[in-house]
Amino acid sequence: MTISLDRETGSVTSNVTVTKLGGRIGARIDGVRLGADLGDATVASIRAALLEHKVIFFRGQTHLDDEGQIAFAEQLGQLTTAHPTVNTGSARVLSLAANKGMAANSWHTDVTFVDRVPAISVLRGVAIPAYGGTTNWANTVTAYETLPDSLKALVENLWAVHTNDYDYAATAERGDAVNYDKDNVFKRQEFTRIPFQTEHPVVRVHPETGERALVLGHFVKNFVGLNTAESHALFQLLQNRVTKLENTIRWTWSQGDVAVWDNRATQHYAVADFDEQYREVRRITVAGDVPVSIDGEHSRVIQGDASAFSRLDELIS
Ligand SMILES: O=C(O)CCC(=O)C(=O)O
Ligand SMILES: [Fe+2]
Repeated sequence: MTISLDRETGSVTSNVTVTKLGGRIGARIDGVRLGADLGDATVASIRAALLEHKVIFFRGQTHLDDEGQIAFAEQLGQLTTAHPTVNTGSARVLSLAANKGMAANSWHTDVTFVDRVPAISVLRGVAIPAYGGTTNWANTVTAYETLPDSLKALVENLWAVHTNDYDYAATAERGDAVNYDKDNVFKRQEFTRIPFQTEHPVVRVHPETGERALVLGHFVKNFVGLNTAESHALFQLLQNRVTKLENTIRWTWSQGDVAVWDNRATQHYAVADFDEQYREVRRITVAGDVPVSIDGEHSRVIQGDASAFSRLDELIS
């Protein structure tokens, strides 16, 4: 389905088209040159498409530099710093560069180890290998909605502990190799420099859409009240629901492409199949609020202060 939105914004006419790419997740947006001052109507169209499709793709934004990417992202909300622990050399830009494997080749939602989980991530393809290095996203709302009633009942009262010092070896056993060698994006030591632990409800209510979404991904350490073996088994069962191929979309990057995802309603996985080629993507992150359970309870900080990463009192949306 293609929806054509022709809108007048003062003297500027925007011609934004949204093309759905998958049954459950993903759309491509054409007719927008990303940057500062897009105008209220265009920003509203982008936001509506994002909330509906969970991840949206803009092709050929080769004019964008870091400043332009930041200026675009700022129109979606208050920005976070680049990362809670990794020093990127930039206040806002998280550069992920790799020529052998990478830390993101495991299903995750960004930065769930803090209480204020980012709302939106904006990722720009800077150096794209000739083959491999695609990124996949999964819809965590449809993953919840398609659970049988028995599993819905199970997860609705379940909470999980998320940490940046999660069990990397166990993650590898789950089939997602995460090797923190010298060629990888981040060193584990830096990633875990400040220990964070947060308890999130496994089902959160989306603050903008009211939809229910599963909050899982590779930062989960265990479920509250369950031992390691039980947590592992249940995690696997639920993650398999999230990452079922029908519940995902895969993007083959070209340089200058921009992907924007709703981090409150998705997980993602970057595929480390580009051999020794250089690959670089850069992320700008839009701040989010603290997840709320179906019962109206907020996530609970166990360890770590994330106020330097994003300020809850400055949230726009
Ligand atoms: O490298 C990618 O395609 C995605 C990296 C990632 O996980 C992120 O930007 O949050
Ligand atoms: Fe990520």
